[in-house]
Amino acid sequence: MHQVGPGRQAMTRLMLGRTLERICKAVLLLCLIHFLIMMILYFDVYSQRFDLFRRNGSRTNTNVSAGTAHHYFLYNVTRANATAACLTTSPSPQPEDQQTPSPKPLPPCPESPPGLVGRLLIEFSSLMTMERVQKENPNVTNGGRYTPPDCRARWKVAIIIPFRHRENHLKYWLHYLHPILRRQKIDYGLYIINQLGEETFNRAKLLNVGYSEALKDSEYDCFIFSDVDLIPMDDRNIYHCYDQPRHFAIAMDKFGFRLPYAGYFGGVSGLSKKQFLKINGFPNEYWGWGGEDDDIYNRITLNGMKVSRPDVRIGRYRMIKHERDKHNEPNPQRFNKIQNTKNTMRKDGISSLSYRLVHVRRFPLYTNISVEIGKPPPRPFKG
Ligand code: UD2
Ligand code: MN
Repeated sequence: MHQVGPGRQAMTRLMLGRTLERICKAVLLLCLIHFLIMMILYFDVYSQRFDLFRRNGSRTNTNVSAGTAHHYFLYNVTRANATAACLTTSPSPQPEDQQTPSPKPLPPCPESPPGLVGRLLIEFSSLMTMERVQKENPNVTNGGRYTPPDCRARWKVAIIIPFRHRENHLKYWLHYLHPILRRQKIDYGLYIINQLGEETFNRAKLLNVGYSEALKDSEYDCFIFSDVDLIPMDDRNIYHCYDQPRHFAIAMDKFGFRLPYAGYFGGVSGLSKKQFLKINGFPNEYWGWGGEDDDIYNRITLNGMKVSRPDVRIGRYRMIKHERDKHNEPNPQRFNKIQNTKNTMRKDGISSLSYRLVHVRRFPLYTNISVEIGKPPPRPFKG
């Protein structure tokens, strides 16, 4: 054994210290490089994930508009409109509305448009304002016109609503129907035919007025006549014309979702221009409530046509609950009159229509046509 001097010991410690210091520096450098690589990788992955979320988001929306979101619409209260909201905010349908006209002719609209959602939950308890409904429907053009931007509709449809003092019902109608009609790819214009004055109401005559006035606007070849208080509960009940006159409102809540009788034609119906002219339009002489719908049904069958109807599961409707209006009392002559359609229909109809047009006003979501249609003839004196 031999002894090591103190000078040598100090030297060895110094060298050891330097080596350790170098190792530490290298480790630190490695850590720094590692940290930098981690940061680069982290930001890269994060941006990819963010992109992925965005893509997933748009895919979900497309699905909604592709009609795979039934439950969503069934179980959410305001959802007929959410439908509209979803559809209008989803990236796919919105830009198509703004597309510049393409040089290629548009394809025909599909028989069953892919954006339909089926059953809808309809309720009338939420507060409805015209401002809200207008905001929901930016694609409807002045006077209540809409044309599908991406396909050619087979029919040009005038929707006609007989009207007096039902402003609140009209807001719900606009709120629910415009988005439905848009999903159905209907090329349409909406006409509210307002009876001025306080004489007895005459629904069928107002419908005749609607037919004539709408034709002054455009070459409509299909006419849908709807009460202002009726909302379809299924958007597969498509608002255009068919080979035979159509009765849409076949299963209403107020009748326990059943047809009240086989010849019932009230609520919502649709006739092509040809079918309408074949029956000489509707009767002008039914003043007050009831009977005019049965007369129209008689006209259809007497002229060799049949009524076509949707499936009972699809033709469901909700009617906004209401009292009988003033000046629309049940017409006591209705039972006699409907026995006589065969004799009256050629004289009384679109061929004999007369009224005074007072004004036509275009609103963002509909055209209001206000008319004076006269009053019932004096009742024959019973001596
Ligand atoms: C039923 C029929 C309706 C018609 C009527 C008899 C249903 C759902 N509908 O309706 O198609 O055959 O009987 O005439 O069964 N209106 C006004 N202001 C008035 C009165 C009537 O705007 O003061 C309009 C409005 O569009 C209304 C429609 O006329 O929805 C029918 O009148 P109603 O709702 O009072 O009659 P209702 O529900 O018994
Ligand atoms: Mn009603």
